[in-house]
Amino acid sequence: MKRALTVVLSALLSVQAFALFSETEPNNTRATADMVLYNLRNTPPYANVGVINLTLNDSDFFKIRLEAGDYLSVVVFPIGTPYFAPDTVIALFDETGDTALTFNDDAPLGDSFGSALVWRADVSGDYYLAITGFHGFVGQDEIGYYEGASHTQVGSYVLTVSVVPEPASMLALGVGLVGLALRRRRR
Ligand SMILES: [Ca+2]
Ligand SMILES: [Ca+2]
Repeated sequence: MKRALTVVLSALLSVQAFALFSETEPNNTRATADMVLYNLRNTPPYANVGVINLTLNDSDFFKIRLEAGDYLSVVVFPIGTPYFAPDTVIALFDETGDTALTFNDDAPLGDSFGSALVWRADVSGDYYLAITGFHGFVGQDEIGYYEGASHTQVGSYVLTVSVVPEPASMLALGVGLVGLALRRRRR
């Protein structure tokens, strides 16, 4: 039992050790994409938070490894002016495509100019998360909107990213932890 508690405590401590990230510029293209989130799927608790600065004409690319069956969730929350500035657009590209697999301008929840997307990978491979400032509605699904962007959206945003491998097995682990806690209480 003591050993199990040690494992749980270590897991909780690793949450603090790995949850915060920052970006490294330049990261304005796929070729220079930030690698800080690349191994997220192998790093419990499978979720990271960064406070990122968007500057004039800036785009922020993050390279992410997804295996088939992984669940990716991303939220961009503008905090320059909470909810509204910078006005962001986000897209997800695979390794070769110049057209986004999915993209979003204004996340529908909470009347925000921030952005959000979810994606379940069918194919294992490297992917690119691209975030830039809003500069028109045309071409938001094309790589050219993000690489070489020209925009005036400046300010900070909170970027929350999670990659969950095999959610079914994580559910089983969660049930196991609850069972462990109940057994302990009964003693
Ligand atoms: Ca950048
Ligand atoms: Ca937006």
